[in-house]
Amino acid sequence: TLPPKKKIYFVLGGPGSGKGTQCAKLVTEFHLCHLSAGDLLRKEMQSGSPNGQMIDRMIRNGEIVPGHITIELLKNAMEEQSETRGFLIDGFPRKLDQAGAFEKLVGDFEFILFLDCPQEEMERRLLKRGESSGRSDDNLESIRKRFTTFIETTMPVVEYYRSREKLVQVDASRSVEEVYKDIRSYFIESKS
Ligand code: UP5
Ligand code: MG
Repeated sequence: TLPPKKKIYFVLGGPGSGKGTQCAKLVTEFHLCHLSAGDLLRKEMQSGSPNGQMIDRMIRNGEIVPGHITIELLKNAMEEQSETRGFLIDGFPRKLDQAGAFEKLVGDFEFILFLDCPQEEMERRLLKRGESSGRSDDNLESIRKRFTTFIETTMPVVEYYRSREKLVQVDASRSVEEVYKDIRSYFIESKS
């Protein structure tokens, strides 16, 4: 069972909007535990899991892996971190039903941080990273599929939580430091 009363924050944004980069900065300042759903899926794929081939194919195609798989990985990772004061969950939930299933499992959360960034900027960043990342989805074909999935399937999650006033939005097109300056203010507010 999950330890109670740890704060949970979600971080959403398109591919290359800077979720991982900003989470790393939040970890340093606020001592939260950063869990990237994409990283957990990539690790699961490399571990030789029976789901590995399916995860590999879906990531290359920019498709969303069935929620029960991702939720199980997140749940296990959270249970391993009994000491942390809270969790930053990066890149999840990507689909409305996943949001509901996860909320049922862990209860309430603080807010969703939404990194808003124009597609051209995200594409520039990802193509640059693709020169050295080795990520199977950092090529133009996969990147475009990831954008489509983001707009069609993940933006409804963003809009749903905006309507419930659980969304905090920042302009993520600026420099890493400028974006972080805005983000940290929300976490300072949330500490008290
Ligand atoms: N960079 C970052 N910030 C910058 C800034 N302000 N100015 C200039 N450059 C900036 O950053 C991307 C690149 O941009 C880096 O080179 C960085 O230096 C630079 P990063 O912080 O890595 O951005 P991030 O938003 O984390 O990009 P990422 O590629 O990780 O986003 P995705 O959402 O595409 O990837 P994720 O790993 O979350 O998911 C991958 C796939 O896994 C999904 O497509 C899906 O197939 C699957 N998945 C699921 O099925 N379910 C899930 O719940 C999660 C993932
Ligand atoms: Mg990332």
